[in-house]
Amino acid sequence: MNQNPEVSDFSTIVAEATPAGRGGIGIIRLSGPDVVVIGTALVGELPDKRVAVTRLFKNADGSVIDQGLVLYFQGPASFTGEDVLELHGHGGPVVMSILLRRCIELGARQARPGEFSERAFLNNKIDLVQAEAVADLIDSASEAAARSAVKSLQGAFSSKINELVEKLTQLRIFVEASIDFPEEEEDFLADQNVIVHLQDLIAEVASILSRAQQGVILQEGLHLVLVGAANSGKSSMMNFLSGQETSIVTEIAGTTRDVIRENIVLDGIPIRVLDTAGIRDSDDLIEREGVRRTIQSIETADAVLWLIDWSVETTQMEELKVNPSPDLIHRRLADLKQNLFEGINLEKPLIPVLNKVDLIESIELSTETGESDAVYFSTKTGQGLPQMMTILKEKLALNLHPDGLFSARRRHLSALELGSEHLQLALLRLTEESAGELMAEELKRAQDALGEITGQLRSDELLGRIFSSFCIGK
Ligand SMILES: Nc1nc2c(ncn2[C@@H]2O[C@H](COP(=O)(O)OP(=O)(O)OP(=O)(O)O)[C@@H](O)[C@H]2O)c(=O)[nH]1
Ligand SMILES: [Mg+2]
Repeated sequence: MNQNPEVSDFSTIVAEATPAGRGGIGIIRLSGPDVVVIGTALVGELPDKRVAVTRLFKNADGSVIDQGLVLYFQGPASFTGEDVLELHGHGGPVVMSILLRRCIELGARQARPGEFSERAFLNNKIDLVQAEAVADLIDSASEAAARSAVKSLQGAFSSKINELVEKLTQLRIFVEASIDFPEEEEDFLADQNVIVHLQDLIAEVASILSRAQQGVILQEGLHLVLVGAANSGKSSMMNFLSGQETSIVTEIAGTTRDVIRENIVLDGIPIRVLDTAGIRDSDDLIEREGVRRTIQSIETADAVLWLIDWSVETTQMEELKVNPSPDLIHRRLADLKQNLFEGINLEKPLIPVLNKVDLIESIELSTETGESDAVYFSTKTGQGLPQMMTILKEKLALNLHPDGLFSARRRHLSALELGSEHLQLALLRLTEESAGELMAEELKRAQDALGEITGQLRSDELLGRIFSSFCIGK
């Protein structure tokens, strides 16, 4: 099953399960075949399983290290599926380290990061998605992220994938059986049902993918970058959104040079906002580097807010002030965009923010620009925030309804995308080429890709990558 000697080493492991530092309680957790022997040497006869009992934790010479609760879980009814022992002592770093050392003296080995979860996975207590959800739950930066991680932990995401793989398996069985009997192959190739099934599967993958994408955003935060010409109000927007003086704001064009980052939560969406240097040609070496970094941050962003000083635009172009038509705004923006972003790859959701409208007098700026994705805004008054959020959610197809959510990772997205590609190829082989065997091959590849998500199909390298990012004791 597992060729990696490190992974297949099922000796007894030990780690501190509570965070390092001082606390009321500190927990040492042991898992593996020698738990009973080690535990007995440490605390005397073990209590009945799942019954918490106070015991003295003793050194080899009988001296007392600490006293606390002992909790024994007999495998397989434990988190890891092995015998597990928890020692709840007093949470001081010295006490904990003496206790840990004593366990190691008695034959346990210090656990690697994520090794408890890894054993739970290898013993089929949880699948990969659930193991990752454990880590995501612990790392959650917002309530919504925590809620979605719990959903994944409880199997919301895994069951979707399992259903999908099950349907795919059924289809494969049918396809493989048909191509084994040439006289049936022709019927099968013309069978509309197969096509419909395949189309359903493709649609289902797309729907799971879109939910998983949102799960990733919840977990990692949406990367939103503020860009625009110098002095357009990017830093003011940053400060408005973060509710504090994060960036320096002055009326001097070219104030911001570095990329400034801040984590915020808006409408329940965790967002990582980046304020950047205004885009313009400059002889100043520092500013040029700033602009280079701006362009770089556009590349890694999920969405771009493009700030425009609309008070300047309306001064220069009188028609933009009085009842401007959506078409006029659209044309003006197209010109500005071409000038500002020349040579910059902008294949991202981009929202034009027509800023500083509080300065524009004697006009009837309705709240709507009419131009579908541009929004009137003022960082001074906050006008336009609801519209901006609506457009942002629309553009990213964000629908962060807590019931529909589960946490996910970029790894899952790639696997779903790959699965979808192979399903589409399968459909193509069938409909365009009537090539049954080639179609079957694509279906197998799709299943392999999807199987990687929950770990049905796994490689040691993949496991190593996932679990090594966990912290010790998890
Ligand atoms: N009246 C008004 N002034 C604004 C608004 N937003 C920004 N300003 C002013 O515009 C000037 C420039 O704002 P910044 O936020 O520094 O602009 P920036 O885009 O970060 O500029 P650089 O960092 O130089 O590229 C400051 O004097 C701000 O007070 C707004 O909505 N209304
Ligand atoms: Mg700035």
